[in-house]
Amino acid sequence: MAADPTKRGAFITVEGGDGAGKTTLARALAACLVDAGYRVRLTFEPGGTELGNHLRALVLNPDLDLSDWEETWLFLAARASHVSKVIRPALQAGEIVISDRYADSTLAYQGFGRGLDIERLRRVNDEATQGLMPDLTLLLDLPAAVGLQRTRSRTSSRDRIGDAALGFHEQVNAGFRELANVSAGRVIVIDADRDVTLVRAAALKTLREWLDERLGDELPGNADQ
Ligand code: T5A
Repeated sequence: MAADPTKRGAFITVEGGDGAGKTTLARALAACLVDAGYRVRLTFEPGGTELGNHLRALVLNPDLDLSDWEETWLFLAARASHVSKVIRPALQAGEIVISDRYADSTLAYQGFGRGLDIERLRRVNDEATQGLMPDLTLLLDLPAAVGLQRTRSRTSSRDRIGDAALGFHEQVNAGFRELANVSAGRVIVIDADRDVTLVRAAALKTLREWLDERLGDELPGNADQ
């Protein structure tokens, strides 16, 4: 049964380490929701607005020397713009927003990866987002070496964070798992170390159950997708 597209919006994020399959999954979830009759806004960080895209180019530029806090403020400025110009307006219009990365990425990369103070990062995240947290976060869990191999085999272009050492990315992944533990009601961990069709099926099952429970809607059965 097609969903009523006028139903209130919801905010879903897809998180995980580099190359975990977030973009692939976010697109598949958006397509499934659109097929089910929802109005969907698929977006991403860093980026999603004109300012965010400029800041993305800056913060990922491997030739730019940034301190860890300078890096953090650039991600937060991009997020503030993303929330005020894209996410909040879409939610207010009743859309389902799917964001490929959001605030948890700052805690995992700048907190657990760079070693910045987590509680301070939570506070500045809160300022940048004006307290807007996702309703549901799907965390793709994949060994860092596998994710980096996926991204590095796809492109030879360098980026400041993707090029960091394996140990950094392993700390980031451990951080994401820790965040999932402390926010178990919001963050659902999905094993991403398997065929893309199985990852998608697991995520769709989670999303279907969540929609059923939270919004009183059901996606059409696609257990084999
Ligand atoms: N960052 C970001 C911070 O440090 N702090 C922050 O606050 C924020 C918001 C850019 C960088 O910024 C950092 C994190 C990043 O280092 P990004 O553009 O999201 O952020 O960077 P990546 O995570 O590197 O994005 P990628 O597009 O490279 O990775 P995805 O989206 O996780 O993976 P995806 O879907 O593009 O897939 C990668 C490859 O793997 C294949 C795909 O076809 C593709 O070729 N693939 C699979 N292969 C096998 N099995 C599967 N299950 C697969 N799923 C996908």
